[in-house]
Amino acid sequence: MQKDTVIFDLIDKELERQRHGIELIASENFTSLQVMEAMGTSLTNKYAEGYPGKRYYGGCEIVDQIEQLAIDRVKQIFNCAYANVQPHSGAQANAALMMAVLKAGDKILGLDLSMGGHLTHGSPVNFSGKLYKAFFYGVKKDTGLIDYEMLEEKARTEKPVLIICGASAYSRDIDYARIRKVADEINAFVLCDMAHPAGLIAKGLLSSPFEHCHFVTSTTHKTLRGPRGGIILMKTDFENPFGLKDPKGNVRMMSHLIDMAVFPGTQGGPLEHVIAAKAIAFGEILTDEFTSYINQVQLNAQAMAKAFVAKDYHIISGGTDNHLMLIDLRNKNITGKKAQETLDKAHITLNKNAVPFDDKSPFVTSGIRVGVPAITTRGMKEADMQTVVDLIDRILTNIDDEKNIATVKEDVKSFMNQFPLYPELK
Ligand code: DSN
Repeated sequence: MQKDTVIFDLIDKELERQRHGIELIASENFTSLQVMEAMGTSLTNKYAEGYPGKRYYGGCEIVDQIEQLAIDRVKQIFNCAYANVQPHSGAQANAALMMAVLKAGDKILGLDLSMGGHLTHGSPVNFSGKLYKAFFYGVKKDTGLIDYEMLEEKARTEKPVLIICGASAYSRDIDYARIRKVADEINAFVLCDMAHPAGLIAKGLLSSPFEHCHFVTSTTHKTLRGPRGGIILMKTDFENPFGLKDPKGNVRMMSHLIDMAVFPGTQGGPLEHVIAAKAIAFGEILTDEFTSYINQVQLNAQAMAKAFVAKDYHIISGGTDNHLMLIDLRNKNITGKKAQETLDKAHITLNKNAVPFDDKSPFVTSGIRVGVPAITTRGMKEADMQTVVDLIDRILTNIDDEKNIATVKEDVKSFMNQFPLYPELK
């Protein structure tokens, strides 16, 4: 077969784009080379429907070992009893978990997307809002912090089967114990989708959801710095509350229902090449090197928030505990859309984001979300955060000045030359 130079040229261009730019999308990161290498291997050829030791296909003796290592390592990271490493993404992990716990039409309660939540936590355009009856809590207008009173009130009034916590654009820690308390009152389950801060939770830099939430889902490609994918975890397995028994009359455990909901419930063959990459990333997370990395993520986020505040940018909740911040640009008279598009021209990449109580549409928005996991992987430290904020500010204070944008773009490029990305790839 002839080499597909069209596609490979485009792949080279994408690598160059990543090398030259300042990557501030809070959900992105740069994996190690070995994580990327694992995804381009012969494992992509293998069908392995089922689970290690219980597959529907022959020839699974090698992938069984790989998948079992991924399971064992992620269980070790989070000190938990159960892990499913097959979800193709965070959305798939949430879909499977909900399928295991809910019936169509059951009530769920999640953080409103427009307040920092996620599509899969009940948005009407997503399966979670179409299959289940979704209710929402928000954040407080004055503080930008989760409105726990509203959560409790909605929980008591609506009595959802599942309360979902976790967020995509929330910079503070979460009070999981308080959420569990009201869940126990109404006999609800609690799911924490820790996709964003998972890396910080792994190393104890934020409260752990595992003590208080029945289920925890995550992606593996954000602060965990692994391949694109999802996982489902439980601190402790427990008897399923639906009375389901196996043919011998034994009660099936919750882990069984979740496994069944992933495959065959919502997915077919697992992506064993990605699972191998997950196993490698989990091995990396268990090292001290990752501990230093994720500590630096938190320090960088705090340094960046301080630098923004000093330039009169309005950070929702006033700062950050984790790896990201949400900035309301209304005092600067710029929309999120305009900021994103203009910064993009200077190779500074981030996303427009609704701010709580936004008066603009999700396509325009009043804010931007800024995250530091990727630039921290590039090797940046606290002092570099000031440089990044200065570059952003130079664009946002001269938003229509094309000459200025071109100058900043050159400065971004020479700044990023100090932080090589994948030098082995040439
Ligand atoms: N998790 C979202 C993000 O935070 O970018 C994408 O679904």
